[in-house]
Amino acid sequence: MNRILITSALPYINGIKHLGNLAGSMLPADIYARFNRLRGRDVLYICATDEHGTPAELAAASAGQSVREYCDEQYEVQRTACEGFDLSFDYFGRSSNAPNARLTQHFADVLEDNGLIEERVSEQVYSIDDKRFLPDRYVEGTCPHCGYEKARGDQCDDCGRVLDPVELVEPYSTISGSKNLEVRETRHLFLRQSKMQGRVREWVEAATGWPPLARSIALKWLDEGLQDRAITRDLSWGIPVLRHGQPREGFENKVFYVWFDAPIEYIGATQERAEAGKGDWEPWWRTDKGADDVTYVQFMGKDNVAFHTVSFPITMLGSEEPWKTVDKLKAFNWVTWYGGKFSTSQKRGIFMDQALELAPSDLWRWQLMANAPESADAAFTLELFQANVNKDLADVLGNFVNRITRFATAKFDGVVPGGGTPGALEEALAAQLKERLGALTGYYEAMEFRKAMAETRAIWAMGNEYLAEAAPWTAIKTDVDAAALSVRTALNLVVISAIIAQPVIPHAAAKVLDAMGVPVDNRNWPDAEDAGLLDALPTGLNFTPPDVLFRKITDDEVAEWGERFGAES
Ligand code: B3M
Ligand code: ZN
Repeated sequence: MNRILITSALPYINGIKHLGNLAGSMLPADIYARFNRLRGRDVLYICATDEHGTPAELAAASAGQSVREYCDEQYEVQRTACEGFDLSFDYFGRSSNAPNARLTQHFADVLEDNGLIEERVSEQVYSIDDKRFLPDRYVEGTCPHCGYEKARGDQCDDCGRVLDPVELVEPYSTISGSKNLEVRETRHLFLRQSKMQGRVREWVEAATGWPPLARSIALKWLDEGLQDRAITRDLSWGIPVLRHGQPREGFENKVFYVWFDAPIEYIGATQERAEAGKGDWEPWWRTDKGADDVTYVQFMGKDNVAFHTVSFPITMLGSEEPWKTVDKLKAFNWVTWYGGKFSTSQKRGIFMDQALELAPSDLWRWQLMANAPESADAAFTLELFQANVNKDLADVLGNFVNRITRFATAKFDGVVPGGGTPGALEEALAAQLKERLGALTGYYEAMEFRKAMAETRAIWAMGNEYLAEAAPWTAIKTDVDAAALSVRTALNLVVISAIIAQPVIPHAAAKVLDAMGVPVDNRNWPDAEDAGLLDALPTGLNFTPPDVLFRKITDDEVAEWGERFGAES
């Protein structure tokens, strides 16, 4: 596993994402990328904005902007928020850029050459008042499966089913509200997914690296039987439908469906990066050009799994070209806002840009990953945020670092002291550390984020426990060597605590490592088997206590934010 390609689901361009979106795709992908970089692996983490489809058109219309203008602006907004959260993309592209259009048209061509795409007459909802077809989210109505009254044409947000607009009961136009609709015939390109059923099942069954959530969703879809699906839409914003580079007759006013082109943008963004002179794309994506030894890992929310385990693989496998397909797929459940939905319109929940105005990114990152929605949905509440940040970060890690570095500065002049011989206490500490580090590394490799965070916290806690037992403040009165030994041991533990904190709280970790004078080259992920864990810092090294690492979240803040963001108490 020396080259790792990581992608996280592409955030839609229509508006800034909330904390739940972040927790279920980009944040864990970032943490996994950072972990792997620290392990010395060659990592490429790719993300992009997903800019096509009806959500973009609708949002632009309501903002009174052209879609292009709207997307340009929102791309910057999202990029800035991602930077604020320290998401360490190697490239953050845009699905509306040229490489994606070229690739999408290419895939459509080869799929058609291979008999997997055909033109069919299909029935679409047409609005007589709006004088246009209403694809996807341009129409809403009652879900035929669960009865939810505000189901969108493409998907029901309540039961999660993928829908066809013509299935909606009592449909209405989201442009005008008109119910004066009829079903009309129009031509579309269909991807013949049914022909790929066997091939995809074989591929899914061979995929051993998928955690259970992803695998079960994929198999459920296969069991239900793959349906052929339209991959074009009656829209103007999107990738033009061409055939071998020429306009396709009858498709002049149509574009590819957003879910057809969006995953292709993973490759497209890697090409954008290549065009920006940041490295070749083929060694990551073409198995005939070196990508056969890449491990490809995808991160996403559970609603995106079907598109990544069935639709996108059909595009890649059906091309009969040597594309790199996903090896491991990590899917997440939802983070809820006090058990309910985040909602911009109802002012419920905290969105990425707002979060950064309230508290530093490290605090959110910690909270969201320590409570990652892995085996079930996880409720975000401000009360829990406060409790965890104050306890885990401020009391456990912050307090440990603060206490020992200040004591060592006062009693040993800010120098890592020599003297003393490790005894039973230190041996037990080393053994425990070795075991915990092994476990932590294992959890990260398995992408079990909650467990990785719990283990991280447990290693931080070892520092306070060790200090309580070794009690250098007492020892120093009678035995300076014994005190020196405990101080040195604890300072080493500070460094290890910061090194393992790097993936999740990069700012605080860097602050500690800078203060401790640890060179950047020495910040790599520690090897649990390496016996030297507790003598990493050279005796005589100068350090300075870092400033307060974490401020506590106050009750007043919880109350005020609760009011502002619609918390339920
Ligand atoms: N844009 C859907 C979403 O935000 C989406 C993912 C695309 S991944 C290729 O849920
Ligand atoms: Zn439904």
